[in-house]
Amino acid sequence: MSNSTTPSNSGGSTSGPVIGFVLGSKSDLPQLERAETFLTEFQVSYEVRILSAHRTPAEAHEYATTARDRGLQVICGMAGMAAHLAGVLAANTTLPVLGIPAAGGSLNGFDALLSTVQMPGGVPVATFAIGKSGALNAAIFACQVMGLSDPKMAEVVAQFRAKQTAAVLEADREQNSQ
Ligand code: RP5
Repeated sequence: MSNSTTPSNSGGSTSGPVIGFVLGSKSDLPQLERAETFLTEFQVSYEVRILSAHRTPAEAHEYATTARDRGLQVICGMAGMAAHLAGVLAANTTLPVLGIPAAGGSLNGFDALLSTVQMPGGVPVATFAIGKSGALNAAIFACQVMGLSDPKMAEVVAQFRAKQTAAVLEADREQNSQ
């Protein structure tokens, strides 16, 4: 499944997606919503794939090993329960891999958090908060990483921050004008 946006201000050297989201299951998709809203609004090109470390191990391997040559710059792996996905992706690429523990299961994401964050030394996975907030922060962080070498990506983050600040101050004004 490809959900690439129009990369009019993409930081990538190609016209394809620069961020790749890999979800362990279709059931994880709703947790990507805030990240997709952010990326779409700021026209950052991305793709979304459903690939599992244990249900489709060959395809997950293929995805990670070919990611750099396909123009991806950051991979975000989201999975729940015994979440191996981000670690498996990281093991098969030297691109930065951001891990997003999916909420759900009997432990509501705490299992996925520990599974994702507790990578043994040598193969890092930068791990974010459980669920929607983690997915949004991973998307923003991916832009920050790309912003180190691409001023347009740095500008995306600056604009998002300014808009977010304005929204909070507007809420404060509304709250205190009643
Ligand atoms: C993980 O198992 C997925 O990432 C999902 O969070 C969880 C449950 O998957 P489903 O049984 O809903 O497909 O691999």
